[in-house]
Amino acid sequence: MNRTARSRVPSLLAGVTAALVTPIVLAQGAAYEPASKYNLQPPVTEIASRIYDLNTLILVICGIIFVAVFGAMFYAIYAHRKSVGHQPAQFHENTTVEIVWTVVPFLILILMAWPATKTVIAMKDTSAPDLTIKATGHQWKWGYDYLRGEGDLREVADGISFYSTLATAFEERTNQRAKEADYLLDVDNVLVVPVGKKVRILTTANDVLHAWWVPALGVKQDAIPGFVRDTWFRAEKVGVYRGQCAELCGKEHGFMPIVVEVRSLEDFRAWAAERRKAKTAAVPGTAATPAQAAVAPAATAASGS
Ligand SMILES: [Cu+2]
Repeated sequence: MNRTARSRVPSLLAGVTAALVTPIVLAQGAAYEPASKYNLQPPVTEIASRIYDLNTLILVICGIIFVAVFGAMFYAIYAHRKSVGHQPAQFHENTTVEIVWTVVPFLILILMAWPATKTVIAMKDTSAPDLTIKATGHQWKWGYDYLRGEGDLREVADGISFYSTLATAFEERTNQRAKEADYLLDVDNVLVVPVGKKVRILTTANDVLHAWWVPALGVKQDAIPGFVRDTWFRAEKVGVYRGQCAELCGKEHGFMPIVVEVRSLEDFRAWAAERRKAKTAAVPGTAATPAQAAVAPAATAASGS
C-alpha cells in the first residue's frame, strides 16, 4: 500500500461512519422529544401505534430466532466436537424433521404477516375523512391546498393554500451559528390540522418523486408527478410533529421538511377563519396571497445566496 492509498483509508472510514451516523443525528435533531434515539418516535396516531408494536413484535421474534439458532450452533460446535470423539448424527430423509422445519417457519411467517397485513389494510383506508388536504412536492418545498373534499370540516378550510419552505437559517447550515434543536426540521408555514379528526392527505408532485413522511403520525406516502396518491391520519394529541421528504429528489432533498401542527378543533377553526379572511382581503387589492407571500422570501433568499 503506497502512502496516498494509506492516507485515504482513514478519510474513507470517516466518510462511511458519517454516512451511517448522519441519519441518526438528523432524527435526533427533532425537538419532538424522542423517547429513545434507537427506537421509533412515540406514536400519536392509531396507525403509528400499530407500526410501533409491529416493529417491537418482529424485533422480539427475530431476537428469539437469533439466540436459538446461534445458541444451538455454538452448543453443537462445542459439545459435539471431533476432539471429544463425537460421531455425526444421521437423520437423512427423516420425515419428521423435514415437516418440523417447514411448518415452524411457516407458522412464524403467519404470526408476522397477519398483523402486518391488517395494519397495511388500515393504512390504505382513506374513506370518510373529516378534512382533505393536497400536499404537492416541489423541488424543494411542499405546497398545501385545503380542498373542499367531504366530511364535517369540508368548508372550514376550503381554499386555503400555501407553500411550506425550510426556515432553518443559512448560517446554521454553514456552521456560522449554533444549530437549533429542530435543525433542518423547521418551516415558515406549518400544516395546521385538528386533533381527533380524520385528515386525508392527497399526495402528488410537480417535478420529480418526493414522499410525504411524518413518523409520529405513521404516514409515509410517495408523491408522484402526474398521479394522485392518498394517505390519512387521525392525531390523538395536540402538538407539533416533524418529518422530511423521504424520496431522493435532488440536491435539496434534505432541505424540504414537513411540520404538522395539531391543534384543538376550536383553534383549528380560528386559524382557518383567519387564513381565509386574509385571503379574501388580498384578492381585490395588490396584496400578495399567503401562497405568493410564502414564495417571495424564498425566491429572494435563493437569488441572494
Ligand atoms: Cu423531495
